[in-house]
Amino acid sequence: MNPTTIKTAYAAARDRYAEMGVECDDALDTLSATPISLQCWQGDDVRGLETASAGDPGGGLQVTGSHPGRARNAEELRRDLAMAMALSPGCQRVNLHACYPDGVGPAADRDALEPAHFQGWIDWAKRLGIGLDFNPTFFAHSKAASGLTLTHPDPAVREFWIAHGVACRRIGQAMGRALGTPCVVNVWIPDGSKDSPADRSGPRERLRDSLDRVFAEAIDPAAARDAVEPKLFGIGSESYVAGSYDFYLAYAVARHKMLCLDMGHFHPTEGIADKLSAVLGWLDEALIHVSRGVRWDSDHVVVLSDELRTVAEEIVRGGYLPRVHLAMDYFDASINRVAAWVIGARSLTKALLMALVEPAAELRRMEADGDFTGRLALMEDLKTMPLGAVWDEFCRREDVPTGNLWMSDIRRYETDVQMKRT
Ligand code: RNT
Ligand code: ZN
Repeated sequence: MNPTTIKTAYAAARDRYAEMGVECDDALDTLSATPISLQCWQGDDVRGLETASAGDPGGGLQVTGSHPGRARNAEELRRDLAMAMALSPGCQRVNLHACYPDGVGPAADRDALEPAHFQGWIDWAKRLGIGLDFNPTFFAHSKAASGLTLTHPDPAVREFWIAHGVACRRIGQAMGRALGTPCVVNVWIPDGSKDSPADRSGPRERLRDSLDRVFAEAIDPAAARDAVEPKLFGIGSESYVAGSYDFYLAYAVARHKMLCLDMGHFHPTEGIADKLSAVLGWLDEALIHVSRGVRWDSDHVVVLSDELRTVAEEIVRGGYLPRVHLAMDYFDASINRVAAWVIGARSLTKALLMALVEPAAELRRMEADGDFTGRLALMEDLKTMPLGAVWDEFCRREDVPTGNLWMSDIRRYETDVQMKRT
């Protein structure tokens, strides 16, 4: 797209927003400084880089599709991630799972992982000037074959997974120190029961104790922050999940942890937007797993849905941008995997932009005056404001392709790079 056309359209759009008291340039500056963490596991269908990496991640995670071009090793995964970041405006980080070691020294089992096992990622992130986030991997392992980890009735298995959690926090802290930006270390476990359990309290008591031991060591908040991720149900844990929302909300408040709200982890009509102002009255920070469930927690590629817009609105309206960490969490193997990252990242960025150019002061004034007619009318009229022109200008300023032009880069990359992988 012609840069002059973009600038002219933007100037007109900026005037329209200014008439409502909204400064588009300020919105673009804020957007440019808002990090989005890209999930490494979208690039290889959650297979990981361990020598024994199987294909089926287990833990109830289901990846469907067989689009060619999956990244087969750390180099390919990094190249794909770099491509996705080059096509997405704004500021990205990369979110790693512990099953993606790439470093120096002999391989180690999950309970003995060290920062050195991730040196390849740390060096790469330093070169790119990006931050890393980290997740212990409580699935895709022989000791998680039963689907139980931190709640396992066998103390030896539980010890193994506690040691994994401890190791991962140290790794996260090392990443944060090396890169100068705090690494969010997020704990999600699959533990639950397919059918109605006779004992619901035992696993939860074990989980509480296991977590207390995982978190026993103090970490430097400037280097790493702990998060815990609840879930309603999973494949194979339909009747009971030990780490439910109630469990982790109480745990996070009691232990001062960050709560992770995954958009796919609630009843299908239950959104997370309304939860932000509720939990952030009690917690310092929240992690959002930006995802899209279709009928269930299917982890579809994120699109600019009303649900996503509502979450972005709540983050901006509440002034929560500095207290919310945004991380993508989906995996789709039915389309080009790099495009999947770009579509999700661009959609979330657009949702944030829409929220940032909202005439918040005017809406609040009407609300305070009891003018609910005016509030609803304005909210509807905002939907046809020239947001596209502001978005194009953002892409131009960030030096990424505007409109759908990024897809030509994807098609070229697919032919030249991804299709050559067999
Ligand atoms: C699973 C959780 C979890 C995973 C990733 C791979 O339901 O959402 O966040 O998707 O850790
Ligand atoms: Zn998640």
